[in-house]
Amino acid sequence: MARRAVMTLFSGPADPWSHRARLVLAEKGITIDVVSAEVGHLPEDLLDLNPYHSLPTLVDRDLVLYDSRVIIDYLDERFPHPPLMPIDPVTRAQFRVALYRLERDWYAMATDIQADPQGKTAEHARKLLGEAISASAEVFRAKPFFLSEEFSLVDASIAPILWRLPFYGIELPPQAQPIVKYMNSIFARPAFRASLSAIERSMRH
Ligand SMILES: N[C@@H](CCC(=O)N[C@@H](CS)C(=O)NCC(=O)O)C(=O)O
Repeated sequence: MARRAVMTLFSGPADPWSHRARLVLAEKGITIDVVSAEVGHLPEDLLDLNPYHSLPTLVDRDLVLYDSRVIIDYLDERFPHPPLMPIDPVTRAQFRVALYRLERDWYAMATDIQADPQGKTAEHARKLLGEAISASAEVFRAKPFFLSEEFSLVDASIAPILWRLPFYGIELPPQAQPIVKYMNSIFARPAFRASLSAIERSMRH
């Protein structure tokens, strides 16, 4: 790959995995080159460097990172302020389990919906995702952020999915009120606004 002077994030403008990487950058106030790309049309040199041909991909000089989780962990370590993971080992482990579950469940369902919105798989995923989010409503009642007084990598991972709910055709039931309150406060953050691509801005009015 041609040497790039600054760090570059290759990002899918509608992709929730890419969105969480952009949101972490914005929360930390890091300005890097964000290059919108599309799976199937990735820059030729990137295809050689990322064997999975996936987005997001982060290039920092000779370092090439893929998988959004690897990317956000790296960003949190490389730019420690503000820290986006708790310090205490038990809480850290709980947050890692939360990230794991979000990836396996919410992100997997979101990926199924976006892959073929009209298909049978999407229909099923839409129902499951709506139920899974509603079932977690009480978790959002106690604290301003996910089990925390501070914004974390877990919030950076939850927000891209919640932002897409109208776009996915998912409506939350009245008992999900704590989530609606949580969403409104996260979406009002300047960093959240800054993280949005043009396509994402059009997903909600
Ligand atoms: N686990 C990956 C999943 C990312 C993902 O599925 N990205 C989509 C972008 S819409 C993609 O690159 N799909 C093509 C592929 O994985 O071959 C991550 O966290 O980065």
